[in-house]
Amino acid sequence: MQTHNLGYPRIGSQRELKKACESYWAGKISQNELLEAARKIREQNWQTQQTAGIGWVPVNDFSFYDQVLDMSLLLGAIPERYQPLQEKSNLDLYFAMARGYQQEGLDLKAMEMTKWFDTNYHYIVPEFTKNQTFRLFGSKIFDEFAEAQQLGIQAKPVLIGAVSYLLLGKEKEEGFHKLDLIDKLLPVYIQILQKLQAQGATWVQIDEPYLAMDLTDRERQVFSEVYTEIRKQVPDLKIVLANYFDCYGDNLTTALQLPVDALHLDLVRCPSQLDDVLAHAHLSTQILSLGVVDGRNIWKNDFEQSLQIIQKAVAKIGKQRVWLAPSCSLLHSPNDLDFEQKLNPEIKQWLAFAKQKLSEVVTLAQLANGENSPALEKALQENRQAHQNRRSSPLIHNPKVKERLSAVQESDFSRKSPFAVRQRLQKERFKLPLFPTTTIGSFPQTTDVRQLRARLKKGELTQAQYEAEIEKAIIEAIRWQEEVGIDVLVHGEFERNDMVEYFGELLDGFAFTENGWVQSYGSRCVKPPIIFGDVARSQDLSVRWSSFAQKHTQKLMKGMLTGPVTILQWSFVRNDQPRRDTAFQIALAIRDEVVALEQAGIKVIQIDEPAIREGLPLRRKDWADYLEWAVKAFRLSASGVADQTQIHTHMCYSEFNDIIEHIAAMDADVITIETSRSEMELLEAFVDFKYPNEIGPGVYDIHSPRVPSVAEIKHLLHKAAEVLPIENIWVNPDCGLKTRRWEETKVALQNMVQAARELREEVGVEKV
Ligand code: 39S
Ligand code: ZN
Repeated sequence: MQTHNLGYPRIGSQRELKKACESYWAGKISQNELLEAARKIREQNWQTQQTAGIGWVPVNDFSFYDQVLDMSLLLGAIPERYQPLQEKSNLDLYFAMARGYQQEGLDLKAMEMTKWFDTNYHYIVPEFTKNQTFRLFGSKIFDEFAEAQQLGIQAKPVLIGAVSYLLLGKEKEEGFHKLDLIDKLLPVYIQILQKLQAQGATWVQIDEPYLAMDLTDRERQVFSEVYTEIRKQVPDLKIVLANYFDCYGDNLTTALQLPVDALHLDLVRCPSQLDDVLAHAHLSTQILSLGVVDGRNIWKNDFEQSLQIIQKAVAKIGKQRVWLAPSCSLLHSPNDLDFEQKLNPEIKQWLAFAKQKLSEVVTLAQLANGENSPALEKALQENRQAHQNRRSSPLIHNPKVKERLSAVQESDFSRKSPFAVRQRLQKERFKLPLFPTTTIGSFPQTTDVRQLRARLKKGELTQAQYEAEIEKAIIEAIRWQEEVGIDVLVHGEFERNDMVEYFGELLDGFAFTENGWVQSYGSRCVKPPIIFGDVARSQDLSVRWSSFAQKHTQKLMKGMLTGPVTILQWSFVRNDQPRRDTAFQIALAIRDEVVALEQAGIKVIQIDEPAIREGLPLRRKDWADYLEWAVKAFRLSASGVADQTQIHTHMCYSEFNDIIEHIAAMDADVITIETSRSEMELLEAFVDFKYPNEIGPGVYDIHSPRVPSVAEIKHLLHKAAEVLPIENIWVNPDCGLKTRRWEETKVALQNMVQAARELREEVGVEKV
């Protein structure tokens, strides 16, 4: 039985790639130094996998920024606007596409970024035009394959398949469908595969994650045609087709009939598909790659359970036709559990990070091959014990939490009065002007602020010294907001490392890591906390900082919390109870914090839910169930307060058209959303639906350092005022400002406040 891996984390075990890229962008190191840092990471990753005993090791899973952008470069799909950068190195062109380019009199916008399926990873969206052409342009995949060969690695180049690549992209003009481009794209793919074969590749891995999505008949047809043509043109190169994150479902027949040599199954997300596949296995001679080790979560594999699955497949099709693998690329796992020195050892024994997952795959293959050794016997025994321990550990189960959850009543999911009543009470209480201004919550997380936390950790600062510095930063931010004239202030979140990790560190039932970094986009990483047990709030989460801030201003200070769905979505979650139950436990903890903030005199409280959209299941048939509990979880967290207390929520990636009624059902008094990049187009959903509550459509894009002018902001506000009742409109940036610098933040917010003032004058009334 063979083993292989689908992809390995590429940021380096100590985030070497992040540091090297950021140094290169800052002009502190040369391109050669960056290339060398990258080469070292690849070499180390390959050796780690080879040493672990993985059969086919992925190559070209490395990326300087994003694997979809790598494909765009490889295929020569470079948008017109980057033409002036022709003379630059490919790497500089690539970074310009990823991050924009503002130098030498040029102002080139970055390509759009969006979520990779239902993960917290972001990819760069390919841009297509009607006359789009493709050509073999980049050489990364060939260079890295050669590099791996030289090191004696049994290398398997990885690339995103032609159909998924097109479906991941976006038409930038009218008059064509992206799939129409397949005829122009396919010849380049064939060229790439032929070239890899000529270089000596035996196996390639082609990722077609869209096979886990709802497809039309036409799309399925294109899949068949593409792989038939590839087989015809490249007959001898062996292809493992990879799909992950959900079932093949109604695409299974198509997949089984594709002329590829191996088909990968995500048996973690979709264990039930094995039976379906085996029932049809006589139709094909494909090897089945069983993705039994969870690539998306950090729990140790249950060997006994996996062996049962593997043996079922072997009994039906024989060992020769079975491969073992993680369920998906390990990109979504932290690097190496061995670096965690502070984790509770009892919890640590339940976990496996990327490096440990490799060993799991290999051990499972050995066990399934019937190999016998004291070491294997011991591994099996240890695995069994860890699972027994986890099932019965008192760390996990908190009877009080379970009791409270089962006592939740229907009325706990609703505010006392309907929105219309609340709105009147709140308007009377707050006396805000029309077009009230606010920000989304975070202010620049400068190196200085991060250094404070780093020094606290190293013991160079005491807790008291640290807190005094944070207080200073908060007071400065308050004074500045007052001067500029913002109406509803925020404290700036300087005390938070991350909007999810921060809460994870304070809630019961969560563990956090020292080095469990996972790439989020480009060089930016997150350290998702681990939810291992029943969640409870046994200490203050934010009251200390919010009430400190409120004491230092006469203006309204907004309390800032992360919502239950987002905390769930951006953490590693329990796999021993339904996500819904965990979401409700978090919701109750947040509810207590919301009530505590109210009691401490905070009158406006924002509960962020940026991840509610990305939590949507990949298949539409599963949406209703998810939305039902996700909306309820939010409502449970928000409904403990009086009518006069104003609840805000914030969402990014606001593609709301298809779920707008559920967004409305969250019943937040105010929602702030991302709309600036699409010139308020995203508001359409809110207008068509007649969204009843107040809305702050983001009036400028915070993802770029560009400062918007007063005129630009007014233009967007006019657009919003055309379609929304003016007494419902708030004025705010489209997301938190933590990744920005103070220089641009200050000017941008001054312009924003000025725009709101001018609009008030135009309307001619100061108060509603
Ligand atoms: N998911 C989560 N969890 N959180 C989010 O905010 C988002 N937003 C979207 C969607 N998904 C999310 C993605 N956007 C960063 C920014 C935006 C993101 C995602 C991540 C980001 O800036 N990450 C930071 C980074 O990659 C890490 C943030 C962090 O945890 O640099 N910082 C720690 C802190 O502030 C410090 C980490 C650190 O590197 O305490 N410290 C240095 C060290 O230990 C020392 C400080 C220094 O010199 O900078 O070496
Ligand atoms: Zn946002």
